[in-house]
Amino acid sequence: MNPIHSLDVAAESVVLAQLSSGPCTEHPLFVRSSANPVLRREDWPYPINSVFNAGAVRLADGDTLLLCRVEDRTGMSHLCVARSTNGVDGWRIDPQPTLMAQPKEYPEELWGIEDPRITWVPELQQYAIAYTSFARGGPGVSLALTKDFKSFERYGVIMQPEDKDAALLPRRIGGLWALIHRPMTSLGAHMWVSYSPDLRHWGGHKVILEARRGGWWDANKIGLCSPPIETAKGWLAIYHGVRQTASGSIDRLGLALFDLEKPEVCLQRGKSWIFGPEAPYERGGDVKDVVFPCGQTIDADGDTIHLYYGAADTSIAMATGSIRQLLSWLDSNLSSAQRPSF
Ligand code: BMA
Repeated sequence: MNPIHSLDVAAESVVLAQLSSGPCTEHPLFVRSSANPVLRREDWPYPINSVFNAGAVRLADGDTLLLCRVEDRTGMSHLCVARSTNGVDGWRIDPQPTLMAQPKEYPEELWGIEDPRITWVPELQQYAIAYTSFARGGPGVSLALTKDFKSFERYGVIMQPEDKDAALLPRRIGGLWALIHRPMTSLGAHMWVSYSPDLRHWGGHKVILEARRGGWWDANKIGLCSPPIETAKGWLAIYHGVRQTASGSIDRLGLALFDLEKPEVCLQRGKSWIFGPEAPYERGGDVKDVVFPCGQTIDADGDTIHLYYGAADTSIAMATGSIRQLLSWLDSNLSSAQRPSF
């Protein structure tokens, strides 16, 4: 038996013991808002099917802005802004779609645009939005910049299909911009980082986190959720793992930490998931058993994190946690399998 595997087996029994004593349910790392779901289709000023998977930022005036994926009644998605003073209720929703697919100019958007991740980029004094553009070739990654969420500068496709689950890191690393994304390759559905001098030309592609295999909660398919958070210990990433079961799949969330100056180096990976579909609005909907965060806001204390997630591809929910606690949970729930466990 290889040493990595035997370490995992030993650690696994500890995790099982912890799980049976219930730390995930008794002391959850993320606590759901009692107002959940915070945004539903009934809230929308125009007819839609569903609203989910929103990018999130805290604006300079303190408002929370969500750039929501809205699926209309053709089945295709566009993006729409909702603003709130407290990030929970009193949402002011743009009366019309904020960012629509433009398939004439951008054929890669033929079947809509989805799942935005927003990064404030101090050097550019703009927000960078990495989103999924969907067309005949499958999902790809597109990029747009904005100052105000009213006008947008589109960069078009920056990662060709099949690719999704992308977010830009907020600063250059070694002089280059860095994008985390999830291409589908013959190697599988793993997370990668790529680098660019100008946000248009990308290279230096490297796998940063592999989906595990077999019985793992994150077997076969993983992807970045909200944009990674810069902490003193590294880039803290919340990622989703998709577990196939006899009655469909379950999307859950896990944690990984990457080197600040070399994000392709995974420093820590959590062993178990930290958040999964449990509430009725997560368990049932257009796609059952899905929690899918594309954004978060962080309070002025630098610690309190509000995670905004699509619930069952139907509504938007919010849960609150502490970055310090996420990091200390990682310390004590480490997988020895930062490297692939197969
Ligand atoms: C992923 C993406 C998300 C979606 C999730 C669950 O692959 O397509 O947009 O929320 O599946 O259906």
